[in-house]
Amino acid sequence: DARIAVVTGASSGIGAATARELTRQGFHVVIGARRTDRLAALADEIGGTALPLDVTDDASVEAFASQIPRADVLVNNAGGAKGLETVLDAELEKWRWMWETNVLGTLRMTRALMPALLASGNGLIVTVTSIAALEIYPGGSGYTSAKHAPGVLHRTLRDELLGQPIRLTEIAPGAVETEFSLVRFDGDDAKAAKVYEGFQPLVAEDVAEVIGFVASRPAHVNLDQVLIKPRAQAGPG
Ligand code: NJP
Repeated sequence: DARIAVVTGASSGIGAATARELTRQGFHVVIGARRTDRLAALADEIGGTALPLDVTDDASVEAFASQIPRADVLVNNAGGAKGLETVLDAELEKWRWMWETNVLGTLRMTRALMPALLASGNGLIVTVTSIAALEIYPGGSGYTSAKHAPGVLHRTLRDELLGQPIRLTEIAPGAVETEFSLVRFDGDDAKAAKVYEGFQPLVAEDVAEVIGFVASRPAHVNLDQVLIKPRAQAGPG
């Protein structure tokens, strides 16, 4: 039987590149996101399975998980940022979006897929957090807090599951040129382009290859955390 990998947020960027990379490694890849037209095209390309998924919606996550009895890898990748306002100016709606998607989305998916990962006998959970999980910056409180939290969830779970056949890896990317900044600034190209001024960002494949490396380690090896950033981007400090 083919090994099964599940990738959330696979309709663009890092998720789509990861689905391609894991397919190259011989996994059958199940991809989920809200934009099902894009998912269907990618599933055709890689010979995978596309399932609609909204990680902010309990029923959607349950319906998704109910179709996956066994999974060897779960990549919690769905996520993103909204806005760049100071704490005093922050809009609650943007915080809600970020916390529902990054924090509760990761919690929902991890719990819903746990029986399938345990059924594998050698399950791996990769959660894509961010360099923002390791730093703070003015205007970033909504996003940095919404990425610190899945990191905390992840590290806690690793200790709670000691003795179970599950490995957990946190991938913390720096700036990657995807649709991330367009989503953050609600489609404003000029603001999105500014994010990458002064250095060459990563491309989605750079991160996907690292996830592929993690997924190809032997069962006794746990890569706890990988920070991957553009050479010329400052560190988390
Ligand atoms: O961004 P993008 P990335 N339910 O916008 C999906 C982190 N990161 O690839 O639902 C299900 O191209 C969305 O799909 P759709 C970042 O925080 C990035 O860069 O169809 N899926 C799309 O496939 C995130 O965790 C950078 O709209 C949902 C995907 O998420 C991960 O990398 C830096 C969803 C987002 O793809 C991938 O982001 C960093 C929902 N409710 C961390 N909402 C960076 N790019 O610079 C969204 O440190 N998605």
